[in-house]
Amino acid sequence: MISKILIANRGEIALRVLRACKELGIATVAVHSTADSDAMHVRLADESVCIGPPPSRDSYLNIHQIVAACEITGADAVHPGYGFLSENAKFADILDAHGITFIGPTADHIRIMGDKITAKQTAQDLGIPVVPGSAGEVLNDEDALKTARQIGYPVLIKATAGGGGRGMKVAKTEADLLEAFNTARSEAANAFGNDSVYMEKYLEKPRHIEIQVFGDGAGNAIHLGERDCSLQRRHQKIWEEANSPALNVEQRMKIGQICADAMKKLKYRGAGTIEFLYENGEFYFIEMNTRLQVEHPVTEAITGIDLVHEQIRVASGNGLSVTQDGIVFSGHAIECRINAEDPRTFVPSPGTITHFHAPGGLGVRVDSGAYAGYKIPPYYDSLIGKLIVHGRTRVECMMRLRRVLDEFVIDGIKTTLPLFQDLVSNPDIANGDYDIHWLEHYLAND
Ligand code: MV4
Repeated sequence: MISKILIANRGEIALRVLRACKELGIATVAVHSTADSDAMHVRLADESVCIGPPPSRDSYLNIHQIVAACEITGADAVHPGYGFLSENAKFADILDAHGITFIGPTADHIRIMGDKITAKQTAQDLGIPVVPGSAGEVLNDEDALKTARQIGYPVLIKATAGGGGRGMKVAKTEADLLEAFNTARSEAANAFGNDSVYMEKYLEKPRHIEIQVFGDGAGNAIHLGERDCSLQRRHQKIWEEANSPALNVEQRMKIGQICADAMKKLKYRGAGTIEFLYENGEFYFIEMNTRLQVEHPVTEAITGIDLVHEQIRVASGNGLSVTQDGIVFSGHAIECRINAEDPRTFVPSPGTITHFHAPGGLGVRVDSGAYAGYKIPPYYDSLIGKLIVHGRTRVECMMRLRRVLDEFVIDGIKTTLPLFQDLVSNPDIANGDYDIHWLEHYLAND
């Protein structure tokens, strides 16, 4: 049994986890930096502990401070949220050694998926379709040339320790290859302290579609359908939706079943996301995230399942509350990420929110720790809230979103709200006709 959860995060996700704990009757501990004393999650938690100065590495990433906060408060479990320590295998190991439950997968599963070559090999062995590419690391120029000829151009060089788009280089033809290969290697060495790279066929116009999975750690696992996260800029997602406008029910259930079966074989525990590129009707695995994701509420909206409740249940050893047959996909949901940023340049815009009015009504959810008078600190991610809208159909969801965006007021800082007002009226978006490059082209041509 878990009786007290320390939430090792901040912002909207700390609040999200706190709400789930309250609903389950579990006591909560907030941790915060000196910059976050006024944060909503600190106010609403049963207890709070200041764990250090503003820089993340001294506070939200400071493992020793977080373990000490658990010991001081008697927290018997930690929810890491997303980002920060959520995919840090060492953190999971240290909590384990202290007899504190990490609400997430095993440290071994985090490690496997953190190394992108091992992750891809594991996915392939588990029967998941992967992008054609090198068998593991590409070691030298000769190996690179030979592998690229086998795959066929264009090819993409990726860092083994990368992920989320960092450290990738495209080679359109053999003339570009060695420069791309060696640049990728030296950038990987600089960024990750590891120059290992691998190679894949470069898919030119894919969508980014990810499958939500959940395991109980004992060989039972389910999928909760997909999210289409193609609308992104510089690897930051902006708008996510479920279902994907590109899939029909047969495709959804087929790829979902492949993922659930793979998670059963792996004895995966907790929430996970299997990321695919989707092009010409085919899925190609790229990475797996071993955490709850920012965009999880769109899945909650169409399934009615509280994913944080399930995480806590599984971590408590109680197993999942639903079986695959019990999951009913209903309607359509869209999430808009509200960032404290200029809506065109995406330059961060920290400062004080002077007026804040969240929209409401049927099918509307706002996850945010922001309020009138709240001062957004400049030290962290600029996500200040998420707007999630649900409707019976995609058309209804879009109509509702247009109404809801008109109602939302955040004054005193710049936010990405005006961008969504443009997108919700755009014909390509209305038609669901977009790929991973759409948003960057749209922003460039305007
Ligand atoms: C790719 C790709 C095209 N072909 N792999 C970027 C993030 C990282 N998770 C993988 N990424 C990509 N891998 C092959 N073989 C294009 C991307 C990519 C991308 C993927 C998902 C969402 C947005 C993206 C934006 C640019 C590139």
